[in-house]
Amino acid sequence: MKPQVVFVLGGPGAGKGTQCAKIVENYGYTHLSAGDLLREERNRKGSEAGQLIDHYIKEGKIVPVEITIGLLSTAMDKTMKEDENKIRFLIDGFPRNEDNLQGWTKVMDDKADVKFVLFFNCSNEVCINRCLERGKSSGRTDDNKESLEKRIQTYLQSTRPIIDLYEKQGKVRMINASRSVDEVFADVKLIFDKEC
Ligand code: UP5
Ligand code: MG
Repeated sequence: MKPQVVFVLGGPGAGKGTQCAKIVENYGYTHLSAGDLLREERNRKGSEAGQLIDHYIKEGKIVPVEITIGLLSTAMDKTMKEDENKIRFLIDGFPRNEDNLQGWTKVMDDKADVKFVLFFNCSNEVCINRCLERGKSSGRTDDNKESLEKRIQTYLQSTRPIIDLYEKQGKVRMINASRSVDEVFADVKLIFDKEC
């Protein structure tokens, strides 16, 4: 059986990571955050891509797909090697642009099934406020006003069109993510109870 993938998309701070953690608890998925994997690679001693990743993240730009897809596919393989029953994945924060989508299609299309796209829709204002609040303690190099403006621009210009593309294929499950964590998760549950 091929790995079953749910892409999780939405603006910066929309709550992708928060909701993924709750889905893992309730539905036995493995959560892979592309952003977390990139930050891990950036921090890894001797990483060839470390500096490049660091620069892209601060600038709110999207890292070339060869790097991201390598990290995602290695993490998926590792998970399934450790436990062959673990074939359900939440891929959080990917694909974010045309380059990401092409990379996925080229490398993963035959290897994994994309079941649907979970889209956390949130106003830019709420997104920015959540990240600025988190920035007081997160240590993330992109939780500041300058980086956030760029992250929002990248999201609107590059990621929204990818969500629209999946929407045309009837694959998007949209959730109003501006509400409380529990209210949002109640809607997430409705979707997962139906789909899985
Ligand atoms: N919070 C969450 N839900 C809340 C709610 N309902 N009500 C009130 N507060 C809520 O949440 C953000 C903050 O809000 C937290 O403090 C949380 O407690 C609170 P979180 O769940 O972390 O939101 P999330 O959507 O995961 O936000 P994140 O900042 O991770 O989103 P981004 O998409 O910006 O970040 P990501 O880590 O995915 O990517 C970072 C960068 O990596 C990108 O900008 C890009 O440069 C690079 N990247 C790539 O290049 N390629 C990729 O494929 C992926 C990333
Ligand atoms: Mg996140």
